[in-house]
Amino acid sequence: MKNRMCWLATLLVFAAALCAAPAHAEDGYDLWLRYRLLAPAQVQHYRPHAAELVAGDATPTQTVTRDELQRGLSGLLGSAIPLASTVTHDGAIVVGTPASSSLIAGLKLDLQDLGDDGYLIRSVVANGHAITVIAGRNDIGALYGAFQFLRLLQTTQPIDRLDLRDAPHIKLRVLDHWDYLNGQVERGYAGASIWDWWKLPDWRAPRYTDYARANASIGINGTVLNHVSSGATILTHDYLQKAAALAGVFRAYGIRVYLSVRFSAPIEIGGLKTADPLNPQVQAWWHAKADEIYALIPDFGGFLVKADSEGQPGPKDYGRTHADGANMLADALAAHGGVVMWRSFVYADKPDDDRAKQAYQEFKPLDGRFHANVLLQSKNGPVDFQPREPFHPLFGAMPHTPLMMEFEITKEYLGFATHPVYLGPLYEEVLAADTLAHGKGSTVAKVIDGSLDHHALTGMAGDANIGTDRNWSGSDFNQANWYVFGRLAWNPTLSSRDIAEEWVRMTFSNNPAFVKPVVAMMMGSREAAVDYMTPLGLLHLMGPGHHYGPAPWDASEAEADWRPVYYHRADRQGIGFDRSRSGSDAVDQYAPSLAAQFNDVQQTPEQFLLYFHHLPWNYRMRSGRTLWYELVAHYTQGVEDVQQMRDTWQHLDGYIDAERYRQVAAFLTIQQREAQWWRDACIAYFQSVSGLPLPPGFAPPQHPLAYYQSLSFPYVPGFSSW
Ligand code: GCW
Repeated sequence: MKNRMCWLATLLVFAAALCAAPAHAEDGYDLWLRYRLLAPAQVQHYRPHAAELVAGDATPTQTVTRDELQRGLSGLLGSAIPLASTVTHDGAIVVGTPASSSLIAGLKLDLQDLGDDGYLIRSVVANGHAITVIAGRNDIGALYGAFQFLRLLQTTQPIDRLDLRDAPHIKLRVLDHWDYLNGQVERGYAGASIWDWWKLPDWRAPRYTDYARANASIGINGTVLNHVSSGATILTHDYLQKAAALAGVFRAYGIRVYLSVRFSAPIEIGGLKTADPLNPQVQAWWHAKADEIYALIPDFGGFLVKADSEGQPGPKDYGRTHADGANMLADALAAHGGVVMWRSFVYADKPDDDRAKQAYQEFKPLDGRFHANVLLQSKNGPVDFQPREPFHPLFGAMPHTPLMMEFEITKEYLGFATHPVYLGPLYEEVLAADTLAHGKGSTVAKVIDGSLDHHALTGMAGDANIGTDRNWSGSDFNQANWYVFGRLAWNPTLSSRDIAEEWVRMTFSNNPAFVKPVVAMMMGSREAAVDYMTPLGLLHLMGPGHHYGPAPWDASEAEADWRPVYYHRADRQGIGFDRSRSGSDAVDQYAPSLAAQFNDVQQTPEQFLLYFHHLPWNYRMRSGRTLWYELVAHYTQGVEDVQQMRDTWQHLDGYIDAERYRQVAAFLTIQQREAQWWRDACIAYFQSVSGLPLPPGFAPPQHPLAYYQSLSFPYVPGFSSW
C-alpha cells in the first residue's frame, strides 16, 4: 500500500510538472530562472521544507517576492505551495522583514549588519514548528534572500539546516545599455533594443518584468537605459515619461533607472547658447531638468556621462575640466539623492602620445576635486575591453574619488554571440589584480568595494549583452556573462568557477556528468580566445570599426590610435609596444613597485609581455623558445582548445534539450572556423613582417595573406555606420 502511495505521489508530481512545463520548446527565454521539476529524490528531500509559505503582500516588492517563491517552488517541486497567514506546519517558509512580519519581528534575528540590501536565511523553530525564515531589514533584502533560497534548490544544495547571511559588497550594481532610441544597440549581438520606446509609456511589455526578475535574482539594482553617446532626446518630457513607465515596472524589484545624458543638452533641447558648466543659466537648466525628472521618477538613480571622448561634447569645449562638468551635474542631482557616473574613457587630442596613458593623465590630477555624489567609471583596462589587458592604472591611483568598474558584458572583442567565451575569468583576473597602492593586498576589488580608501559610494557597471533575441543574449552561453557580472557586482571576491557551476546547474542540468566538463570548458574558454586572437599581451588587432575578425595589418582608421598597427608595432626586427621607461613610460602610472616590475622585461608576466615591451622576434622566452615560436604556438593552441571544446560538447548530446544543445554545437563550429581564421590571418601577417619561416611542426595558414586582407564585412551587427 505504502509503495502504491509513493508511486501515486511520484506520478502526481510528474503530472503537475507536465502541466507546469512551458508550451514552447527550450529557447533560453527563462535564463537561469527555469525552475524545471527537480529529480524525484530531490523533490522528496525538499518537499517537507516547503510545506507552506508565509509571505506578505503589503508592498509591491513583497508581492513579487511571494510570487517568485510560489512560481519557483511549484516549478521545482511540481506542485503549488499553499499560502498561509501564519505558521501552522513544520516546513513553513516565512519571508519578510521585522516590519512586514510580526513572526520575524518576534524572532529577534540579528539583521543589523545586513545593510539595506542584505538577507539572512535560517532554519529556526517558531510557534513550535521547524521553519525556514528568509529575512531582510528591508523588502528588497527579503527578495534577494528569496532568490538565493530558490538558487539553493535549483543547484540541489541542502536546505534542512540553513544559516546563511549575505549582503552586497558594492552599492550600485548597474547595467549600461548601449541602446539608441531608434532600437539599434551598439555592439549588440542579440537583436534590437528591448526598450520599445515607440509604444512606451502606454505599453509595458511583459518582457520588462522578466528583465527585472532576472536582474534582481543576481542583485543588479540599476539600469542605464540609453547609449552613452545618444542625443539629448531622452531628456525631453515625452521620453522622460517613457523612462518613468519603465521605472514603474522595475521599482518592485529594487532596480533604479539612470539615463545617459549629452553634455550639450541645454543647447540642443534647452534653447541655450552654451553648455558651459560654470554658466549660471546652464546650471539652472540642469537643476530644472533634474526636478522635472524626479517629479516623474522619484527614485531616479542619476546620470551616466561620456564627455570629451570620441566626438562627444563636454566641459573641455569650454575650457573647463571634467571635474567642473561632473560637479555641475552632480549638484543638480544632489538634493534628490542622485549620482553622476562620469566615464574616464577619453581620447586626448594628441594621438601620437600613448593612448593607454590618456585617462590617467586627465583624471589623476583631478583626484579630490569631485563632489561627493560623483563616481568615476573606468573600464577594466587602459585601452578598451580587449581580450586581455592589465588593469586600469586609475584603480588605486585616485584614493579620494570613488572609482567605479566598467566591464563589457557584450562581447565586442571576444567573438560576438557565437564564440562561447565565458567572461568570469577575465573579470576575476582584473578584480583580483593587486594595485599595490597601499602595499600588498590592495586589490582592484578593494578599490571598487570602497574598503581600500573608505568610500561608502561604490559601483560596478556592465555594458549589457541584452537584446530582443528570444534568449536575450544572442546565445545561451552569453547569458552566463550577464549572470557572472551580477554575481561579482554583488561580491567581487566570489570565484568565477563557482559562479559558472551555479549557472550551469540552474541553466542546463545538475547532472555532474554534464556540469563538470561544461564548467571546465567555460573556464578555459577565455584563455583560448586570448590565444587565437591576441596572445602574449597583444591587443586591438581586430577589423576596423566593426571589430569583426582579424586585421592586424589595418591602417585605414582615421585616428592613428584606432589602428591595429599602432598597437602591435611589428616590424622586421620585433613586435610590441614599448611602455617601459625607455618607451612611453606608461608603466609609471602604476604604483612604484608594480611599475618597476612592468618596466623590467624579465619580471613582466608573459601574458602582458608585448603590452609593455617591444622585443626582437628571437627574444628568449621563459620556455627557452623564441618569441616568434611562442607566438605561433599560442595561436595554434587557441585553435586546438576550441577543437577540444567541440569534442567535449559532442560527448554531451542527450544531457540537455535538443534545441539548446544544437545551437551551442552550431556556434562552436562557427567559433572553430573563426579561431582558425584569426590564427592563420595573424600568423600570415606577422610572418610577412618578420620574414621568418614558420617554426617546424606548425601548419601554414590555409590561405595567403592577401586573401585575409581582401575580406570585407559591410553588415556586421552592432556597428552604427550601417
Ligand atoms: O571602443 C569603443 C567601442 C564603442 C563604445 C566606446 C565607449 C559606446 O568600440 O562601441 O561606444 O568604446 O565605451 O564609449
